[in-house]
Amino acid sequence: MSTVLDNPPTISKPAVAAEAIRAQTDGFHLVIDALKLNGIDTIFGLPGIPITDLTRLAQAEGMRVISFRHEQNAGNAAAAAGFLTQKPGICLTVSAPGFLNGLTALANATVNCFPMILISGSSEREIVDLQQGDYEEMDQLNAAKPFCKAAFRILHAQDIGIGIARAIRTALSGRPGGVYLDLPAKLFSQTMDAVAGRESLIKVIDPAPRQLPAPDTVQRALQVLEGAKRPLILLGKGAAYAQADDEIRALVEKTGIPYLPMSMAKGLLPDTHEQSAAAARSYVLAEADVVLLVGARLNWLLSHGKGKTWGGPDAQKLAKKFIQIDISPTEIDSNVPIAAPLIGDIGSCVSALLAGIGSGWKKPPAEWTGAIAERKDKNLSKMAAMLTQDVSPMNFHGALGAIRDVVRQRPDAIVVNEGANTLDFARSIVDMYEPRKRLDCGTWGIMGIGMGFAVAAAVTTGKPVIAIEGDSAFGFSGMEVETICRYDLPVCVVIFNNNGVYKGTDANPTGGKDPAPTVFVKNSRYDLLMEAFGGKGVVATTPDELKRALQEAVASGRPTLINAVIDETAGTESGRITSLNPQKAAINK
Ligand code: ADP
Ligand code: TPW
Repeated sequence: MSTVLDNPPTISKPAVAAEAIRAQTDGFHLVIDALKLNGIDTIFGLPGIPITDLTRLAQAEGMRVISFRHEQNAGNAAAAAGFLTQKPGICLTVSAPGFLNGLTALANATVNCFPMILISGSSEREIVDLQQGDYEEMDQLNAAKPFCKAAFRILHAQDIGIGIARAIRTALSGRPGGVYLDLPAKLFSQTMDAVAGRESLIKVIDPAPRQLPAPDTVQRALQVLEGAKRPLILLGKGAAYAQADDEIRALVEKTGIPYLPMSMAKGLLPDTHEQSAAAARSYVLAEADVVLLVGARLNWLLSHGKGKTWGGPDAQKLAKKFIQIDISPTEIDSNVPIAAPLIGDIGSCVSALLAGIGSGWKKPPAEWTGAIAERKDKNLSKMAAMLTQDVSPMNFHGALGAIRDVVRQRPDAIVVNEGANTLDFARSIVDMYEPRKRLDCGTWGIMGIGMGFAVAAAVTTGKPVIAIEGDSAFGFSGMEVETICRYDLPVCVVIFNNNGVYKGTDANPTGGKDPAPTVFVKNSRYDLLMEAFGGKGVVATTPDELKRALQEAVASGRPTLINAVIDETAGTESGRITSLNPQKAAINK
C-alpha cells in the first residue's frame, strides 16, 4: 500500500514531527493500489490533463505504463491484453477527444467479447452538466453507455475501491466485454486517511465464476451429437479466450469429430491436426448434419447459420442441427433455431460433455471423415503448388508461403493480421500451432487493430510478434512503430505493399490529377518509417528475401519492418466479402 508520503511533499518549516503526521492517501494512489490489488500490472494509455500524474505515479509504483501516440491504439492494446490474459486490459486517456479516440477500441472490445476497461479523466462535472464550456467538456459517461457493457463514474476517493471492483467484475463475468470508468479531475487530488483508504479497496473474489451447465442440457446435447452421421465441431474465439485448451483438445480427439477453427481459434489444436477440416471448409459447412458450436456466434462470419454456405436455401429442411455452448443465454436462437443450447462457461460445458461421453463413444462414420480427408488432400496439394510460386513482384500466395514457413519454425510467435486480401489469404495459409497465437480484425472486420494488438502481444507475452498488414490497414495505426521502437519490442511488421486499399490499380475516371480513392503513393518505402525511429527496415521483393528477413527479425527480437512488395494487380476488391459491396453488386446485376 503506497501513500502520498511515499512521494513526500516538501514539508514547510518548522518541520513537523513525523509521528504527528497522520498518513494520508489520495485519489491517484487509490486508483493505482486498487488496480494492483487485483493483479493488474499494466496500463496502456496516453498522458495529458488530468491523468498525466496518474501515468507517472503508476510507473513509480511499479506498474508497466505503455504510452501510445493515439488512444485508439492504446485501447486496442488493452483489448488484446484482455483476450490474452483473462484480466481486463486497461486503457487510460484524457477527457473528451482522448476519451472518444479510445471509445472505438472499447466498442470493438465489447463486440468481440474481450474484457477491457477504458479509464478516462473528465472535466468539471458542474461545468459540463451546465454546458458552460469547460476545457475538453463532454458528458463522457452517457456517450460511452451504448458502446460497452456498463459505464461507471467515481466521485469520491472512498468509492475508488468499489468503482474499480465493479468495473473489473463487469468486464470479466458472463460474456466478457468493455467497461467505461469515468474519473473526474477533482477525484485524483482528494485525500483521505491512508488506513481507511487501504480498507476501502476490494480484491475481487472470483470475478469470472464458473457456470456449470444444467445436467439435462448436457444430456440433450449428447443425444443430438450421438445421433449425428456427419458431425462437426466449430471452435470460435470464445473457446480460445476460455483457456480450456486441454478439455477442448480431449473433446475433439475422444469423439473423433472433424473440427473447424474460426480465425482466432486457430492453434487451439495445431492446424496440421488430422481432424482439422479447415482445408475442406465449404464442404463440411454444407454437408454436416450436426454442428457443435464452442464459443462461436452464428453471425455474418458464419453466414448467419443459413443459406448456401450451410447447404443451400433448404438448409433448414436438411434438418441441420446445432448444439451451442455459450456463456450468454440470449445468444441462442439469434439466427437459426438451436436444437441443444448448453449454457455455461466453456471449460465446465466441455468437461461435462467429456464426462458424459466416457470411453465407449462411437467415432463418426468413415464415410464422412474419409470424404473430408479426400477433399482436404486435394485442396492442400493445390495450395502447396501456389505457395511455392516464386514471382517478383510477389503475389499473396508467394509471400504468405514464406511467412508460413517461418511460423512453422517459431510456433511460439504471435501473428497479428489485418487487411482485406492480406487477412483472408493469411488466415487460410499461415498455420497456427498453439492457442491464442493469432489476433485479427475479428467480429467487425475493423482496420486499425494492428500495432495496438502487436504491442499488447509483445508486452504481455514477451514472445516474438509478426504483424501481417495490408498497406491500407497498417496506415490506421502506423505511427505506433515509434512506440514499438521506444519500448524495444520484438515486433516484426510485414507490410503487404500493393499500392492501395485492396489493390493499387484504380484510375481516376475523369482523367483528373487526383488519384483514385483507393490508390496510394506508388512504391512507398514503409521500411524507412521504421528506420526513422531506430528500428530495422527491409525491402523484400521475393519470397526468399521475405523469409530471410523475417527469420532474422524473429531471431533478433528487434523492431523490424519488412516492406513486402506485392503485385498491385493481385487480390480482389474487398477480399472475400466482395458480395457485401453494394456498388459492385449493383454493377454486377
Ligand atoms: P468467432 O468470431 O471466433 O466465431 P465470436 O466472437 O462470434 O467467435 O463468439 C465468441 C462467443 O464466445 C460469444 O458468444 C461469447 O459469449 C462466448 N464466450 C466467451 N467467453 C466464454 C466462456 N468463457 N465460456 C462460454 N462462452 C464464452
Ligand atoms: C475502421 C474498410 C476494409 S479492408 C480495408 C479497408 C479500408 C483495407 C484493405 O486494403 P489493405 O489490404 O489493407 O491494403 P489488401 O490486402 O486487400 O491489399 N475503416 C475501418 N475498418 C474497415 N474495415 C474499413 C475502413 C476496409
